[in-house]
Amino acid sequence: MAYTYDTENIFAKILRGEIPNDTVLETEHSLAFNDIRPQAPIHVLVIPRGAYVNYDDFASNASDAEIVDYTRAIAKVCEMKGVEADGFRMISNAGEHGVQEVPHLHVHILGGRGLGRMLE
Ligand code: DGP
Repeated sequence: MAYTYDTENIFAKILRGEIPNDTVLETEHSLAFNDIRPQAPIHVLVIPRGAYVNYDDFASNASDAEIVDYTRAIAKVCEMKGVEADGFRMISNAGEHGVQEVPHLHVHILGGRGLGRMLE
């Protein structure tokens, strides 16, 4: 599927340095920062620096180097936050049904408390 990227979305502004963020990790192709409305004691957003709307756009169109960097950045954040031992949740909302508020790919990493069952 072809995607149109809105260069004025809030994460594009964060990437351009127009809006401040509470950075957790910076890599060549990725940025991780704390969510402004945390839903758990640990709530980090990991985004690629490239202009991708969602995971499908990223997986279809990003370079191998970007994909490797992003995948490892997510793992690195989990390691830095120490969520691996007790567990955590990764979520990436897409589109209207997924209730995606910001149209730039982001993975939420949530942890630091029991998160409850999502799916029955
Ligand atoms: P969603 O697109 O529904 O997966 O969620 C977007 C998330 O982005 C939501 O948890 C709140 C967060 N968010 C929105 N605006 C900002 C912002 O300006 N800074 C930060 N750090 N997070 C934001």
